[in-house]
Amino acid sequence: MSHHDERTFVMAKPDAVQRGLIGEIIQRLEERGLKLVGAKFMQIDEELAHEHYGEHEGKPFFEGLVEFITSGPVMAMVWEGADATRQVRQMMGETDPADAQPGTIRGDLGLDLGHNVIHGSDHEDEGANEREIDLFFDDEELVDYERADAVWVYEDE
Ligand code: IDP
Repeated sequence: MSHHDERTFVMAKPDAVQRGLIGEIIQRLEERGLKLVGAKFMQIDEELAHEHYGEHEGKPFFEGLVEFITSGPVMAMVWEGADATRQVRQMMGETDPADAQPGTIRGDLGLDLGHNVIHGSDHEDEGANEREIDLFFDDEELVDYERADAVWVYEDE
């Protein structure tokens, strides 16, 4: 894989779906030049919620988090591009939308820590992107293709 091919897991959370923000989130990532390589509109069950958020098990907010993430459909996605995991995290902003800078997805679209619109793999957690992609997607659900504008997004493409 070239260095433009890092993949990261992104999810429009139930609040984003209910508020009609799927398109807004996809648009921001698309316009940045990131490439959508997988997408699944789905309902997360208890088991998947516990696996996905396993690191938070035992914390006071864990049960509420599981309840929220299973409360309605989500849009699970895989996005690809140079430094994709860290770049998406920067676009998301701080975990608490109250601390997220304007211009970020959470800073523009959210107000509450428990309803913070979007999930993206943690770039500081080595391999989190691949683990989360594997948890939500089978290999054959991810698509290999070139975006027509890649030569304009990347100088060395
Ligand atoms: P992240 O989503 O920015 O990676 P994490 O620390 O991994 O942040 O937390 C996962 C999710 O758990 C957050 O996105 C948020 O929805 C929820 N969460 C984290 N901390 C709290 C809290 O203190 N109270 C309520 N919900 C929280």
